Amino acid sequence: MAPTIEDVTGGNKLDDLLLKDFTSMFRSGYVRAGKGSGSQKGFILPAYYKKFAERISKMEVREDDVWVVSYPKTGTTWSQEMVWLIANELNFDEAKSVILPERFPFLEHSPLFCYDEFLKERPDFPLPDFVRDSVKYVDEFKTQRFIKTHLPWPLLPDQIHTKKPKVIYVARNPKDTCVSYFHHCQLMEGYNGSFQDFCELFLGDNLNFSPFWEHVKSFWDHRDEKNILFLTYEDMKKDLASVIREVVSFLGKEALNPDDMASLCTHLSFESMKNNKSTNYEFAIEVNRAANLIERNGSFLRQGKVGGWKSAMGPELCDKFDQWVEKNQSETGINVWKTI
Ligand code: PPS
Repeated sequence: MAPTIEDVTGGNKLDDLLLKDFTSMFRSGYVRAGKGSGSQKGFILPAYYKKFAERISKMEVREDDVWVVSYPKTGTTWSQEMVWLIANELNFDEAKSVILPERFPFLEHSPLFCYDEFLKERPDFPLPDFVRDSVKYVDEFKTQRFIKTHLPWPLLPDQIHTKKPKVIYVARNPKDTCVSYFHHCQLMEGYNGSFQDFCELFLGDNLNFSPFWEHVKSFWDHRDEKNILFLTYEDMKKDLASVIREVVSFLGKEALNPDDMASLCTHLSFESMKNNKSTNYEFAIEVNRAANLIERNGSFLRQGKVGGWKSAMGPELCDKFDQWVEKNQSETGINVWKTI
């Protein structure tokens, strides 16, 4: 079923803020997309998603696909690298020589960034295929597919529900997620506003892939199904080896011996992934810089901490978040972040 899509036209504070501070040559505007009824307003996505929505809904899903799904900035890249290595017999050589988005593509990379205008000016610009048309890239993938997406459950391809491939969802506490998302949007997506306004947009469910709680809940409600595994960033930080064991078992792989476990944990450490060109998205920062989408310096792997929000949020903002978290945790029953 194709989603219902409505343009974000402005006329209220948050929509106006989004359109003012977060549009560029690469993003002309936003939509709300959903398949629900009743109170659901739909999820925010770039307007360019309209061009891909039907193809995504109707795309072929394969039973042996492995999907890593998340709200942005919740540990997706970390989980992808872990999943890919476990599924590929710890092939560290290939993991280091083929960049992650090439072997584990991001389904809606193209819907997020419209390069049409830019390519008119720079037709020879070497945009990789997984950026040029990410849906086609995924569709035509020759070997077993590992697919990253930030789409919420209702917007996943229809066949997810019949083919039931393995789906790993990763969630992170909303305060760290919001701070990480702010830096990401400045660095990679051309956000021009303040941190304060970004938090307003996050709390007001008015950023790409928001509402945050509806996103998490859409997978939380399915967490007991056989083909779904629900992970948290905080558990990965607390005891990565335990999470690795969980993923090994979920993917039906042999248990890792202690040496392999140690090598994998080292490879997946923050420092190692930050220094690894295959996982640190330096190439994407370079592409965006060359395309004049960003002017700032920074790293994709920024802090990698639980509780890093404490140095970014003052007491008033923190109170606002706490009230929002408390209300939504009790309404959704998502109880994974008792203290953050
Ligand atoms: S994205 O763009 O949505 O796919 O981003 P995502 O990968 O979900 O999230 C990026 C944040 O995850 C942190 N990260 C890690 N933390 C700990 N260890 C490892 N190995 C690791 N790899 C990525 C990354 O630093 C981002 O968080 P912040 O808080 O911004 O540092």
